[in-house]
Amino acid sequence: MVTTGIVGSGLPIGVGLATSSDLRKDGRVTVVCFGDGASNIGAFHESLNLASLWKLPIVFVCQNNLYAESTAYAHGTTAEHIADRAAGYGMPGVTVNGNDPQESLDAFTAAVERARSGGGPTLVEAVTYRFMGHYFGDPGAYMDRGEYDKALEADPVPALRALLKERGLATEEQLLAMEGDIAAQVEGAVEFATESPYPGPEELRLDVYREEVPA
Ligand SMILES: Cc1ncc(C[n+]2csc(CCOP(=O)(O)OP(=O)(O)O)c2C)c(N)n1
Ligand SMILES: [Mg+2]
Repeated sequence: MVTTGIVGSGLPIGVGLATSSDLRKDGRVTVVCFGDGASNIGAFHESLNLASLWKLPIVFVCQNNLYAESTAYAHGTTAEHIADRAAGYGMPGVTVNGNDPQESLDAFTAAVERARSGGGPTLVEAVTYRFMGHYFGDPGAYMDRGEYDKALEADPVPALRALLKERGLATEEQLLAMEGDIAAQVEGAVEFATESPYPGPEELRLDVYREEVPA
């Protein structure tokens, strides 16, 4: 629904959305994604606690790409697995190979079903690797080259592409058409954003309170 530049800020927003679903009984499940670095932010811990206490329909998905800006995982995080932290909040925590679509799908399906049936939240940690620098032009001098090259060999995108073709689920032409379609959608969205006027002050408090308050 939303994102902000504040690391970890999506979690409490997700808890708010899940609370809304819980109150309205609309059958929706909120999925909130964040990084390994975000799991060291206070909002992560507050969100997991409240979501578990209220048995909210939410799935916490941590993409553990082993780097937070220029800090390697082991230099910033005490837990061996981020999923281990779920135990402290009385919810299941599962670590999956985030580069494996089937393993990831199985974990997400179980977590969504649990949330939808009133069982409460799950923390899913999908382990992967960061192939790009933190910003464009980041030379990534803090990353071990050997580790990087090895991780690149396990790049899930070409692997999934090969798997889809091998199983006869998609042809190269279909995949190329899909890529072209996605690129066009992204370009269209960028164009729409750059050509749109800036929002006015009247939008400042939109969707903040139940009753709109004029700015
Ligand atoms: C509260 C806050 N602190 C610091 C930053 C600066 N910052 C931007 S991205 C980032 C690292 C985030 O790491 P991670 O959660 O692992 O996400 P990834 O970049 O790997 O997707 C930091 C520290 C920020 N945006 N917000
Ligand atoms: Mg990270």
